[in-house]
Amino acid sequence: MLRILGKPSSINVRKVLWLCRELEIPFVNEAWGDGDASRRLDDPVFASLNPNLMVPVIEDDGFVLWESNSILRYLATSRGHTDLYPVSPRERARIDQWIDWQSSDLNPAWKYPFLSLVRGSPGYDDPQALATGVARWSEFMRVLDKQLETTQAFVSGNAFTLADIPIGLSVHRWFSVPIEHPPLERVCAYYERLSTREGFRLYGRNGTP
Ligand SMILES: N[C@@H](CCC(=O)N[C@@H](CS)C(=O)NCC(=O)O)C(=O)O
Repeated sequence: MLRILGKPSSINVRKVLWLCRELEIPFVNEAWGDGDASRRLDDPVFASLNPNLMVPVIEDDGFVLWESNSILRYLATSRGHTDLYPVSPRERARIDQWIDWQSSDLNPAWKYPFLSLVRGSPGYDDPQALATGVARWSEFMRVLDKQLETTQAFVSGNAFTLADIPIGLSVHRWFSVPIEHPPLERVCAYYERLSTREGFRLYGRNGTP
């Protein structure tokens, strides 16, 4: 049975949980990092699996892997789901482009607003830095809106793919944070389109920002 190690409140763990629902992969989820003293990320057992002390980690029949997006690619590929992650170099590259954009550009853009307004983290209380972060985040969401205007459906084209998992969770986070949301019609429609999927309702749009 596939083991998914990581608290289910983590956006990166939720990527993996959602994909498993899409692919109907049976799994057990061990909530490492959820505050329980017996599942601390600096526990030597966990540290031996991921030296970065971060979740998610999977263990699939003895094979251990960390980095959420690598896990998504591995699970889709190892289970033969070329519908979600096609083998054609150009289709695959387009999906990878949006997955990588999410982790390298979009994700860092929301860091300050999220830690400030949702987590209330110490040191994230500078109004100017907050305003800059919110503006940057909105700029990236406009980029996404433009792409969705082109596809009229999902992020990499007219079918749901692996890229919609990190992007969909990011859209949910955007709507969950108490900031001014510029009216992005296609992003709103995309959010509703994803909400018809059980995996997104269970692990994405489930009340957790
Ligand atoms: N690049 C990593 C980032 C993982 C990450 O940042 N995980 C967070 C939770 S979302 C974490 O484990 N933080 C440490 C903690 O919660 O103590 C990935 O995509 O898997």
